[in-house]
Amino acid sequence: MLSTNIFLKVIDRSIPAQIVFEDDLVLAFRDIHPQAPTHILIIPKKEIPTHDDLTEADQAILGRMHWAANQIAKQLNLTDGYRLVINCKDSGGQTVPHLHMHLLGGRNLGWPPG
Ligand code: DGP
Repeated sequence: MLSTNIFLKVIDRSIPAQIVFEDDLVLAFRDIHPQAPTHILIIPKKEIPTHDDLTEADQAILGRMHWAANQIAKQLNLTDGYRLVINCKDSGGQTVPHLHMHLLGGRNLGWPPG
């Protein structure tokens, strides 16, 4: 179930996070409950609750999130590959109501996901 938007506190630095990438549109940091040896969350600085809430005007943000993932994967040497996941709303498994992309790597990931 969706909880409070803790990621706004990561953006404004009122709670600590291990930040690995930042630019004017996005921020990326290590997940507090890693599901793989490398588990990064890539979030927009703009407040967008879910993937369902994206508008046409947000396409540059989405593109930047993917570009950040590409750059972080290189930075963290995920040369064997990685997975990008966006959980959307309750049935998608989303718990934090701020759009975020998971970047998972460092082990062989199973399919299909649970
Ligand atoms: P999701 O289930 O897709 O909404 O993923 C939310 C992720 O956010 C989950 O893997 C745990 C992570 N998370 C929750 N709270 C915090 C926090 O305060 N700091 C960090 N770094 N990660 C958090």
